[in-house]
Amino acid sequence: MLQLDENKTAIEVADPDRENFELAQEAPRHEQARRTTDALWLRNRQAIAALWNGREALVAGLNAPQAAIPSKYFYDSLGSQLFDAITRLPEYYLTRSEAAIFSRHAGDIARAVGAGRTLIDLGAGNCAKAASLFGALKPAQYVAVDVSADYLEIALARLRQQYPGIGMTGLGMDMSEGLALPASVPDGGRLFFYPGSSIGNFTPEDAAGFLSDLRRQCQRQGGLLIGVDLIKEKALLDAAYDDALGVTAAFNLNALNNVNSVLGSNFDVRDWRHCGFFNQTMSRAEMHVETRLAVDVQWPGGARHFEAGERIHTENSYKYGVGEFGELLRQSGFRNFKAWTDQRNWFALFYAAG
Ligand code: AVJ
Repeated sequence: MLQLDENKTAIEVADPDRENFELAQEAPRHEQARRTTDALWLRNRQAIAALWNGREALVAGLNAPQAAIPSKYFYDSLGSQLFDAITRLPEYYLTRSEAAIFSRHAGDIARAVGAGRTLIDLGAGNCAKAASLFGALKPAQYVAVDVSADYLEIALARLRQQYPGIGMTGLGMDMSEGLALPASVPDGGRLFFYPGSSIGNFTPEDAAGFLSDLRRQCQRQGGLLIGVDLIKEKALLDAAYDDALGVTAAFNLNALNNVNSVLGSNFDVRDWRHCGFFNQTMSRAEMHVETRLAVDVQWPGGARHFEAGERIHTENSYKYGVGEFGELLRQSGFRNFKAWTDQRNWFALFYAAG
């Protein structure tokens, strides 16, 4: 899960020397501390870079004729908890369908993947999904990648005790800035793990670019285990992105609060309503926030007027056919792949070998 860290506003105002000073105070005393400090350093460096890129991209999105907010702004700490709640909603079948595939095909998946790999978890969050596969996949090493390095280290500390035989590393990095793995991650036997249909947030073109990047990082015996949500009846998808309890609405609208804290803007969430639906023509679920009345939104250095009923596009979540996604993998340079689905054929898990 991509997660923006809450103290990014502190990074925004801090000068680089003060950042260094704060890092220096966490002087490494042993290996574990060094890893944590590396991760923190990387996290801070990238957070600073991402903040500047991010701020510009955010303002450009707000000013665009069709306004947009990048989907990563969902995931402040409240947003991440709301997403967790979404995964437990009756309408949001994705997480349960993927879990059903893992339990239904555990043996097959483990055989296809093979033991002793370096499992690289892209968007690890609390690491729970990957940890549930340790028993079946028997990785030699676990590398958890997430924007929130602090959160990661807490989860990894627990896992290290539970699985002393698996080497574990946490990397705090924003994958939307590219996927540069440090030299400490072995280049053979990599198993990239990208579950949950997060690939759906990329346009198919950008997905092909991202998959090609991963393919290039899969040298000797490398592979990719990836979850993909499949095209299905519109009513099911509409409900999954606009649930009865309004949790998805809260998740979507919370992006405005997060933007307020990042940018210093003055969105009033009460002025906006949630829109979530499946766009069949584009084969994607879309989320927007729509203003209930004409509003003026200001932030330091800028402002925008929105007419009543005007929308800000907050997310695309592309849906694929099994054959279609297989083709995307092939175009990205993966030579062979296997796919497993749940009994209803709603979700697919692909293993693509480099
Ligand atoms: C985490 C990107 C896979 O697209 O289904 C959940 C995010 N958006 N409800 C998805 C999300 C609305 C989710 N991904």
